[in-house]
Amino acid sequence: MTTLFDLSGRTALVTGSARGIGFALAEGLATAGASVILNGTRADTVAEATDRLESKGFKAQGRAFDVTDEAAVADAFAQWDKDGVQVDIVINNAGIQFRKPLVELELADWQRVIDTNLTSAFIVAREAARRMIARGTGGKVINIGSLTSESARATVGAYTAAKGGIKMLTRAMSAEWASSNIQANAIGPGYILTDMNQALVDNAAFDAWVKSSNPSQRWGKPDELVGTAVYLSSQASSYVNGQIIYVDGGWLAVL
Ligand code: GCO
Repeated sequence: MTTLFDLSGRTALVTGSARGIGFALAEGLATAGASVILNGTRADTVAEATDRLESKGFKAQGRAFDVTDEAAVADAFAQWDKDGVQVDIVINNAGIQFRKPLVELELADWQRVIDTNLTSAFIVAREAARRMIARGTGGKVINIGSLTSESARATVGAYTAAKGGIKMLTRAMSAEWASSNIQANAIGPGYILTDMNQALVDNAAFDAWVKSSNPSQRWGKPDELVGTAVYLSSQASSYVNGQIIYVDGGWLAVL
């Protein structure tokens, strides 16, 4: 059997992983052998999600912190240093959506969306990369983009700006970190069935639009992002840098 995709002995931090895409990715990486660190802002939901993985026999630990809070992120990494936990893989997944036309959007809401979806990836990956570089072990950074890394849609302007930023931040990370054997790449999920998108799923016109504009004619499931995440976390992608891989059922292909 190939060991190319084996993540045994690796530790992966997945931000925003108490549910949705983040939880599916954490479980997927654990299935490939990684020990995973779950994260979210709420200690109770992080603990529940950690229990769910541990009860399936996976190696998991949880830590609640706000990925937009520089000091809280630094504290988490400092604690892992003390505990001898080395983060080899970071998936910057934490994200929020806020739908409002740009002319009605308050600056505070713009800022909140940019901080959570873009700035957090910089804050978390910076802590991880500093340690990967110092250890000389290399590592993996996977940022979660979106179809809006590529194409805009009305009412999600701040999110679109943040996800476009994720694509270029991923390239910036590659420019600086590839020589330290850190591969930074991104995944651009298409329309996926998650809590964040429930309002869109429940909107009959939007649901019909998603199905008709996508050659797969359906929404994606969080599990369908796992293969790409394992690939980008593993030795199999050792010379892949700065890419964003769209897992969208073909949506962008026919745009
Ligand atoms: C939206 C959705 C987004 C998309 C996703 C597509 O409002 O457009 O909330 O979350 O589903 O980012 O890649």
